[in-house]
Amino acid sequence: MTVSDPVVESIVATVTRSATEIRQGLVGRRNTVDDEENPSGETQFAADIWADELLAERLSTIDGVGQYASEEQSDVLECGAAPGSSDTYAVAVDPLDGSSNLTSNNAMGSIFGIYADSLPARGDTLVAAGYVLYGPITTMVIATDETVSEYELSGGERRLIDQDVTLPEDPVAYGFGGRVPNWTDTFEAYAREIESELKLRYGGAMIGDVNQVMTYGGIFGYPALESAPQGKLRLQFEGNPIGYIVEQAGGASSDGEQSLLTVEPTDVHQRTPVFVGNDGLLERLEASLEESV
Ligand code: AFP
Repeated sequence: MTVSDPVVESIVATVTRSATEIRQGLVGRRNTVDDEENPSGETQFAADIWADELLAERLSTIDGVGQYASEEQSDVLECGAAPGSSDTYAVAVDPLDGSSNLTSNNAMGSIFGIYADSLPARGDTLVAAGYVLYGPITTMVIATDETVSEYELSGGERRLIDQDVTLPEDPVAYGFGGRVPNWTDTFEAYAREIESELKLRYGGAMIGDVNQVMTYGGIFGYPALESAPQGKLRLQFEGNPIGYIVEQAGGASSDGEQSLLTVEPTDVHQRTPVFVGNDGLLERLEASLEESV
């Protein structure tokens, strides 16, 4: 099933083709790169840099892509007409989400958002977003304004397995990042409620954990921490794309107060608390955090 917008389809097809190579290219690139950090000050693996170079080269040369930005690069790459003009988009990418899982050989992902505005952009200017999950099988989930669909990837091609992905109504799984001693008291109280109701599924790579929520229903979050009031995850590369996907699948997103898609951006690498999942669980979260104000 192709995406109706030809530029978006070209981006999706390029990510599909590249995902097969990224997965194969992880072998031999599990080492950290000495003295290299990403713009968020995090250690980079050789695979981070390689996946980013692969995607930057291919996505920035697509007609209709005006900007490319990545978690691994400080600056936005200007590569065409200004996004927002007709059929010109900005693509924001987390080339290898959860790359620290390379060390333990656990699931990782690639995330991309396609914005109809110049970066940094609000999440509600997204026209499409997707993620690739490097699990036992390589799968991809794509959301557009029309639908959310899931594919199996192999040999550079994608095979449709579900053309109307919706969040299950009855939540089953939860996963919260950070460490309990670093959680705020109000979030900890909420987390204690959730852990008495749902099953813990937390693997250290957002995409693996979000895919559990997309499959079984529940909530994934990386909250504001005492030591990091804006949390860990990046709005442009993680929060907005995943928030858009989950909202398009019938769920909800939040930074603790509002939909992630309405958060005003100030910087390409700004961090934000991130919560996605069933709307009832997020309504309870926002109510709990509001009590603390
Ligand atoms: P890495 O890319 O450094 O592995 O971080 C992954 C991530 O950005 C996101 O994918 C996870 O949800 C979160 O960080 C895990 O963070 P913790 O290691 O603090 O649990």
